[in-house]
Amino acid sequence: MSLDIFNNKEVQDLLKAATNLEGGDGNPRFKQIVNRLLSDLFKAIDDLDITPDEVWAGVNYINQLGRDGEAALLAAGLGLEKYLDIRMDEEDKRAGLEGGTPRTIEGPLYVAGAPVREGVSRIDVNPDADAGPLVIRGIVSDTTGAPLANALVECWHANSKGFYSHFDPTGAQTEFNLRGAVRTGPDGKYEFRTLMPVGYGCPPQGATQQLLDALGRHGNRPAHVHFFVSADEHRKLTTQFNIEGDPLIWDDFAYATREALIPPVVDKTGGEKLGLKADAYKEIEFNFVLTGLLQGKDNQLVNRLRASAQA
Ligand code: MBD
Ligand code: FE
Repeated sequence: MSLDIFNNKEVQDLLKAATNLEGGDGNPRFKQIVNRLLSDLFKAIDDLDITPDEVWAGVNYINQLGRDGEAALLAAGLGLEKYLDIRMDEEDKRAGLEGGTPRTIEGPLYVAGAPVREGVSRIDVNPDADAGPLVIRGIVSDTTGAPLANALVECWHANSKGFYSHFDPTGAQTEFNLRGAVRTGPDGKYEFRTLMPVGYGCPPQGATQQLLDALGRHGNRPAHVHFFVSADEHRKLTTQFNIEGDPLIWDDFAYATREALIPPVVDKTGGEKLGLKADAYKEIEFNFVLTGLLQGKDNQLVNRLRASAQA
């Protein structure tokens, strides 16, 4: 039973005071957003009779989430990052921007600074006995199909344990293992020689998994490979593909799977000639189509805190 006090003058005055809504100082946009979010929280407490115990459990949870460094992981798991994609998709639709490779979420595990190679990069640096060789290759083009020279394709993915270098709790990987960047030539081609990834799982003792447990959800992703693709006069694409056949493909805790992002995995031989660790290998051909700028601007560039390292 709600006490229905949200609209009382005392509460509304408190919200205005707490966010300095009527004062001249502070950042107007920031004040507007904090006022709205705080108001929605106050209203939810009133509507749902959220108890003091529940409020303090939530406050303490935020502290734990920060201690674990998992706020961006939780944002992916709660669909917040997917929601931003849904909004950008709708913006594109309304602007008539069509024909590009679909975007999907970046996730929290990119590391800036991978060495840039011309055309081809071998990115498996550390041995991984449980992972077979994988070649990922394709062409970067514009929406007319013309290859884009000088495009930069960045790639990052997990090892056979589902761990990413730089964030690997086992210490098994050096900086930039399974992370790379390739500059396309006039043919628009890129190629990564690497190892087959396995799906990621949230740290079992972390705050994200704790919340997912309470929701009755798992914290796993199907095997996938992330990409940033950029080229002059085009919008930077953030996307991933999934490894076909993974049982979690349509049960991703971060909601990143899209129909057009599940390329076929093809069995090949001749890996020894390519310098791969075995002659039999898997190949995934995946082409990227970049869309043009919108009124001269890349409206899908996202600024967020990202890790970086020196190769
Ligand atoms: C990942 O590898 C990832 O891609 C996302 C979105 C969240 C956690 C781990
Ligand atoms: Fe990932």
